[in-house]
Amino acid sequence: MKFITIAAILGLALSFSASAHISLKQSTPQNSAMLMQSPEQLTLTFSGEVQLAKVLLSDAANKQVDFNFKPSAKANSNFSWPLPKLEQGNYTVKWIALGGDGHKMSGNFDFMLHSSDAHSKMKNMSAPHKQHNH
Ligand SMILES: [Cu+2]
Repeated sequence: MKFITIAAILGLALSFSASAHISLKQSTPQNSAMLMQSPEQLTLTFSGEVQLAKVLLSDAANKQVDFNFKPSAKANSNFSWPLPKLEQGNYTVKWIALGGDGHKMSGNFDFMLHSSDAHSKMKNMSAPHKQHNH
């Protein structure tokens, strides 16, 4: 009796935390990444299965890059799309996803693309560069 109660409480706690704490675990490019060449793929990895409702890739002028995103019909934890060749600049990825319980979550991250040439000419490292230790 005691065992069953503890197991039930544990089970409840586990399932609750699993649905409540799904988050973006990893992405390519990574958040704050600084790239020397256009990334070939956009990859999102979540800590649990989600259905992606929206993923927007936009440049610094807020212009969207079309990469053939389609909302996911099936829940998954790993998503990936080939990207067109990107120009130098700053990019933001915004995503909206639904967890298994219909819980809506969203987030965003940034990355920067610049040429090795521009990089070597950079005298004053801007704040985003400092974060990358170079
Ligand atoms: Cu740099």
